[in-house]
Amino acid sequence: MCAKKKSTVTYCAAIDLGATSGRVMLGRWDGTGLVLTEAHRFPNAFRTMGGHDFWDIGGLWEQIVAGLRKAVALLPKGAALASVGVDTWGVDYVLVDAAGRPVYPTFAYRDNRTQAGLKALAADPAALARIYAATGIPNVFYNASLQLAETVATHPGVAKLASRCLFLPDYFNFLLSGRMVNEITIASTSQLLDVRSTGWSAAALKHFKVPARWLAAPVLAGARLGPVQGLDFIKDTEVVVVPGHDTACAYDAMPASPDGGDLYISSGTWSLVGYESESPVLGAEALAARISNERIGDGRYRPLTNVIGLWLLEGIMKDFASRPKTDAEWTALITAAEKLPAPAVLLDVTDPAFSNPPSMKAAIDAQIKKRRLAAPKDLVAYTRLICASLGRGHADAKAAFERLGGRKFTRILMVGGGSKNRLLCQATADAAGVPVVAFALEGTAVGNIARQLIALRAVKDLPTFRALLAPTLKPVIYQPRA
Ligand code: LFR
Repeated sequence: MCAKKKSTVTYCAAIDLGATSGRVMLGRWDGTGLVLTEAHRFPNAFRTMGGHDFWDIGGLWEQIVAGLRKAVALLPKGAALASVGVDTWGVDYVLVDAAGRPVYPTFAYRDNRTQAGLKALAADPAALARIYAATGIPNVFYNASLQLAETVATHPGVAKLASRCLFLPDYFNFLLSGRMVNEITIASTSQLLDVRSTGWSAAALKHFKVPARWLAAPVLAGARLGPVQGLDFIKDTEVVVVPGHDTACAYDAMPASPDGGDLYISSGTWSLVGYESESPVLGAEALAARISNERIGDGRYRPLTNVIGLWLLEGIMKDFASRPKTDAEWTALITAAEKLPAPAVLLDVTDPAFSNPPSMKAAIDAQIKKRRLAAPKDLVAYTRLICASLGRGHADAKAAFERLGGRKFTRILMVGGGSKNRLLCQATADAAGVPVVAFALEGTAVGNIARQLIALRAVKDLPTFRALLAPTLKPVIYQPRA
């Protein structure tokens, strides 16, 4: 079942799926430090068919299996894989029948089918306030609540056909173990979980007309689902329920100071700016600041704001043939952008036009034109503008948390792809007025493995893991400039 008692080395595999890339990482833990090896990495993208966007679930499963095979091949002779855990991006799901067969396609969260529901809820302030008070999640186009409501409204027969709603990590846990559970962190991204308990919100289920029987009482991270089934190259490897939401895993990996003075940014396609708390942040002002009260694997809270993130930068690259293709070209682009003067006026990064535009450059130019600003002249200038605007977005989120959550943050800890972007880190420090501590850390995979080690009792708890992790890291610190 788990790591042999005599051995002091534990091996775990993290299946870590992001919206633009996925990976299977092998973790080796010797009781004092974690060594991560990338067994497999692959691009991920939604496919557009008939004007709608869908995930290729079968393709993802194929990559997971290929990755696990490679992870097992990396083990030293005689060593066994103690466990495996899955985390993915939030909100998307598979509707299955009682035997686990998918009965409806899995749309990608950027699909535009939720726009009508989004606008209807936004236009009904009383309902919006009620849903926010019930779930702690603001009205965002990708919410599973809006997606499920649209499905049930357009295909009422699905209510009968499907017997369970498994969010993506839940579905892959099912493929691995044969057991269907709903995990709490991923459940908390749906806008259907009760913000005051660890159960589902009857008010939200009723409002969105989601059948309550589709959802089982959520399990906390650390639950064990039994051995991997059906993969002939794996034996006696336990499927551990880790925080299914990648952002929850990234937050778990933060080498945070126990004094609560650290604000976290997991910087990837999205910038997830937030912190850990015993209580949610609710009320009209929190709703206006788009604070999402998502959950930690143990059921506590992660109030966070979702800032658009590197999606803007990734998007603009597609519009320039001169875009960087290698690490060296990326460094050259960032270095050139750093030399430009700070932009006088910044983009409003909350503009919904940036969520899934056919051309990001056209979407940015449209905002610039509407506000009668000067358009950047080349890719270097767009890069400068985007990073500075994201830095401002991060700082605004910090200010909202300090005002509404009653906290004072003295540092910002940054993990994920953006932590390597000097321009973004510096812009964040400058706008927020506190140092940014950037860790070159695959936060999502590290948190995933940390939770497996805790479930296997190879590590006592999360504070212990963080205390052991911190001294092994070499952060880059960006001091705020006037
Ligand atoms: C990041 C993330 C965010 C979530 C967004 C959509 O990968 O999980 O936390 O808001 O994707 O699911």
